[in-house]
Amino acid sequence: MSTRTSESFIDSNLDYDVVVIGAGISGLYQLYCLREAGFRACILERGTGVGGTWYWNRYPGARFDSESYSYAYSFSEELLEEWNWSEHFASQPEILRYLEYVADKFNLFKDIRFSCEVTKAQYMEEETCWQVILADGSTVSTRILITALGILSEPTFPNIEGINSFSGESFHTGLWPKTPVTFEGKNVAVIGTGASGVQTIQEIAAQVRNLTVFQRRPNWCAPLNNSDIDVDEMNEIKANYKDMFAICSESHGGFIWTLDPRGTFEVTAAERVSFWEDLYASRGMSIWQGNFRDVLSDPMANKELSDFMANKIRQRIHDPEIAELLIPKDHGFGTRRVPLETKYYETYNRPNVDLIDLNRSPIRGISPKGVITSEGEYNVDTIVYATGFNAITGSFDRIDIRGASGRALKEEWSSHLETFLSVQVPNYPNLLMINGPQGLGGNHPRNIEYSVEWVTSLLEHMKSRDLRRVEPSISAVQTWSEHVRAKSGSALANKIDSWMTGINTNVPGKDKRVVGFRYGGSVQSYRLLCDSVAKGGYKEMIFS
Ligand code: NA7
Repeated sequence: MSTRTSESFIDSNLDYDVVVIGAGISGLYQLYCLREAGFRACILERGTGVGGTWYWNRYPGARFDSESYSYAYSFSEELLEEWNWSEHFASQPEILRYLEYVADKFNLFKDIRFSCEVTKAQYMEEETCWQVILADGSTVSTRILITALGILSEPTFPNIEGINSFSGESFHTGLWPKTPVTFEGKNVAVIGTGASGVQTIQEIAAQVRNLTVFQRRPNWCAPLNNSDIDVDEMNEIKANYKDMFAICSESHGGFIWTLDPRGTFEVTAAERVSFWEDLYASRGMSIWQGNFRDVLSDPMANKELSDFMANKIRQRIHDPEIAELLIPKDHGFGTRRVPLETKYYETYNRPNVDLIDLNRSPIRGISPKGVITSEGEYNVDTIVYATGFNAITGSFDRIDIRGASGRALKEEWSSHLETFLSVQVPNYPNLLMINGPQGLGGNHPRNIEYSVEWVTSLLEHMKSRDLRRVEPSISAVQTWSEHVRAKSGSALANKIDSWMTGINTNVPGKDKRVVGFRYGGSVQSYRLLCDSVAKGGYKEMIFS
């Protein structure tokens, strides 16, 4: 690489103007936008195909928990017109086919380098660029580095003694092999009952000889109520796309469900129950995202709804003791991610399914034969780890990212997690993040499209003015971070341990809740802030 200082944003001595890490939903759209804006760009992707989350999470039962058409791209009318979803909540193979179709349609494959793991990224002050180092030792230079890593892409295994001694097959849901896994006639253990565990447990229970589920904390699950989409319905969905995306941009979390303006106790008990019965019979996240306005913030309202949901579980499970084990007692409905299910609870009525309560009998270790708890050894052929991810910061920690001061980002964030708009970090010039820490939760594809477009506009602003370096001002970072922390107050979810509050008991240093790990404000308030920064000429950012 040249050591000269270039005069303009575009420098042919650099390999690229922009390098994007990750070929998931964010990375693909980012590459598309960069190319449309005339940048020389590429994606570095560690997998052998596109899809990100939907490439890695190919476990049985993996599917969207949001309506397929609301959780896909919206940027191309042609694409919206062409693609037909077969189910209201598409399964992983269909989602992967869709993302491959998108990459093919927009000719993105030619600028994606697969099997390309980024191990290090070093900012070079003199050249005002990033040097990206790959696992094979080769390097790539770029003016701008964009991370499109995904918020749940660093799977974590439990810290259990003997985990490597198991002689059977074992799989993590987030690292599922491409080759088919057979469950027929096998004794299988599943550890973990989050969204992934719930999806896979209900799917494989009918295939296995015996299924033993090891549950530490139950989650509140709600019915998915999935169904096929026929041609007429798909045409109707297509005709309605504009209105549906308008609803997404007006709802708090970007979903098609908006909160009911009524308070839980502003209606009679009979009206309340009737409303909840309707939501229980509705699709997807309606009972979570489309409920009374106060159920996720007022403890009394939340308790009332939790009692309703607990009774639903009791009604669906034959054995009252098992039912009680599946009812969360340490958090209210909707305060952790609600897994969506299809006959998940009925799975525990099957004679070939056992539920082990790890609070009563904790796991002591993994042996060559299976799982050992304080009450005995469970011999199995296969162990499925549905034990989650080192969320959001975990995928950054995997890469040794060094900014202007030479300090590792991982070290920086271990004591001080602050960003500007979740897009930039001070002292890490020209590093831009899609879905970084302090970012929005909710409907990710909707958030991703917005952020990608915002980042692309910022880069166009720089290119047109020949600005080579950007980083946020310290005061802008402080103002944003204070705003994020202030917004963390009202939601009950922020008072509960989960990956959404930065907890992962399997990762050293991730045992305390991080206030403002994610942005708790609405989609609209986030966009208003970002829009005002752009309209104001990015005064919060320092350019040179
Ligand atoms: P989650 O939601 O983080 O769930 C992980 C599950 O694994 C959860 O039930 C954990 O119990 C359990 N777990 C983790 N470590 C252990 C150990 N050491 N022993 C026993 N059980 C353990 O991950 P998912 O993959 O299901 O879902 C992630 C997101 O993907 C989800 O929110 C959706 O947005 C899509 P715990 O609750 O910590 O007691």
